[in-house]
Amino acid sequence: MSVSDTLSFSPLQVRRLPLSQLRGSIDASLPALGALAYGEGGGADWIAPVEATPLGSAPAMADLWQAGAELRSGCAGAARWRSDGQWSLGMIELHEQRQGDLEELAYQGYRQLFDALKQAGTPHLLRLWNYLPRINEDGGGLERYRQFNVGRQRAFTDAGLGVLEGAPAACALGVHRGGLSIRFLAGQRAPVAIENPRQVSAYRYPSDYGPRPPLFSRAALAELGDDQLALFISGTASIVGHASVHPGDVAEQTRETLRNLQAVLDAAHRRCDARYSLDELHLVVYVRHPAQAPTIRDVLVKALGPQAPALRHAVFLEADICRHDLLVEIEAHAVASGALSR
Ligand code: 3EB
Repeated sequence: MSVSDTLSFSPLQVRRLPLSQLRGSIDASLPALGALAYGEGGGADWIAPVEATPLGSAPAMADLWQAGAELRSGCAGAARWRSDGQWSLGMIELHEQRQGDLEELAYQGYRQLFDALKQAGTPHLLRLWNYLPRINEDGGGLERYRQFNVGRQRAFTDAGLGVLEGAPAACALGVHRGGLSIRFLAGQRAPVAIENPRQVSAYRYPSDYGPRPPLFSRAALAELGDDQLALFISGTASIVGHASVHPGDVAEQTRETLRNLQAVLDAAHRRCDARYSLDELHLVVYVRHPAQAPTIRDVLVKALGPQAPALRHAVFLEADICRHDLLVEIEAHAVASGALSR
């Protein structure tokens, strides 16, 4: 039986819209599971700000997630969640008591996050968004991103989650405001993890990149109900094999990132009959140096076409990438008709 055959099943929906229209779009028949607001706080407890400055002239945007009408909410420690029983969206923000305990903070954050998933009754992570202050700084002998990876892996292991196959789609960016902020989307069923054949799986990165590897898959496919299939693409950068390529060349890094995104789409297409296209994805483009945003946009326009829906909806944000030699990272999601291959 497919999930869409279940009468009580509520399909998950996602829409990208200007932040100013967010509250007006909610009605009682379809309340908000939550929203990610890019660049600003939203002023409501179900709107999670992504504390990064939007680049370019577009208005601040948000991704609004909606599901069933009967919402419950709760909190586990600092983790807050809202759920319709099928899907949940949650957020957590933690502040360091003292410099250098980001490993412990990541560990505590993820423990609380896993508690929240239990409370909500949605055990399977579909997508994680990680935002870390001062991501590339030294945390006392270890780069802070690497500290984060150590704490994250400890919490995954404690939760009994395999640290290899089946990790959720994710991103991890450096932000200049706020504390350690994690946003999470979860559901009743494990998604299908997708890897990129051009890249070593992140959870198999050699220890050159830190004592514990990052835990994420390159993408995740999830059935949303009503014959809709979501593709969540993790933060994608100019990495081939496990190495960063094109140091110092933001245009070429952007082209390499597009090659990786296309490779992820091709890999996803081998696992489902839905069809996704690069020029129709909902993109978030993270830019290390704001002055390079126009160059990145030019490469995207040349590759996707000036009329590409992806470019009309794309969000550009100032953020630090988790490796100091990376200048750009792109994450994406898309929903299309279709089903997983059986
Ligand atoms: C990379 O491919 C770039 O630590 O959760 C991308 C997506 C990256 C997720 C994470 C890191 C993460 O390794 C960095």
